[in-house]
Amino acid sequence: GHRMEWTTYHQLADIYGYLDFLAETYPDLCSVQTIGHSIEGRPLKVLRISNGKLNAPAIWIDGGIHAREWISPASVTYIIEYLVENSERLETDYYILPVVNPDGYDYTFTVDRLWRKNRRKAGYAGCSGVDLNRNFGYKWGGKGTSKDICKDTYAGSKPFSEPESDAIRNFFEISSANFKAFLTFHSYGQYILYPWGYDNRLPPDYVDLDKVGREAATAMKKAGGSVYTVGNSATTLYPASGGSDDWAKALPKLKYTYTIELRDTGKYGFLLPARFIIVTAKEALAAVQIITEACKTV
Ligand code: 0X9
Ligand code: ZN
Repeated sequence: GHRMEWTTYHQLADIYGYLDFLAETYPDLCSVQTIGHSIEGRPLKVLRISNGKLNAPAIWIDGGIHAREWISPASVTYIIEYLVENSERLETDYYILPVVNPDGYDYTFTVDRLWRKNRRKAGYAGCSGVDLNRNFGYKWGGKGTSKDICKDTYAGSKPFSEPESDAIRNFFEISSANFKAFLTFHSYGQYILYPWGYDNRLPPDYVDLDKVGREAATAMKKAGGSVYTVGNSATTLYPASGGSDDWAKALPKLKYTYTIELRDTGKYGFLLPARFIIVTAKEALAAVQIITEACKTV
């Protein structure tokens, strides 16, 4: 394993090398668990950061479910670095999967910078890939999804048909962690989105999600200067079903579920230059800190 810096975007092997470095260097704080494998056989590596406090609230953070959204894994690894370097007063356990879609991520470095989906092969040439953020099992196959494997929002053949989404489901089924929040980082648009995403409806506790979301937006502005729009996913952005966020919100006791769309608002879009990594990641970290505090009083 090895250290990391945030002046360029890193390939998958670098990100995995960094997770392994942390587990080697801080064995009392960090451990790496492979929760499954991608469709092309790459490991799905989750970093657990915990100082072993009993019954601590737990937060799930992921990135890179969409291959081309490079600022997401970059920001998530920056958050990891901060949490590890400031672990003295850590009262929360974090489970962090920086790259949900490692095959797609690799493909954006080698073949097609704007690839979104995973790398499932179609039965014929030309099209491939499932949108992993349409493949989760809550309200699967509804609005904002496609049955056509050639489309960027192809939901897959059935709920959790993909090893990447299935590994996350399985991890939550067997984990004994006390999950209170589920944060999934995307780009772009600068939004803090809460459920539901499948349709124009609100969960019963949406007032709490909205309030904490607005607190997070304020902290993000202070941290890096960007304005983040807070709201219900389906109304603020568009309806799209089978997302990981809706599935997580439907789990018992998991309250604070957000999709955070990082920088920018369209000038560079998915091609955000690397000089914006650190400032964007500082904004992302500010959101994590606000949500961490909120979880302590659930
Ligand atoms: O469409 C998506 O999956 C997300 N936007 S992105 O541009 N990064 O692809 C938004 C997902 C919001 N959540 C749900 N609709 N469930
Ligand atoms: Zn995305």
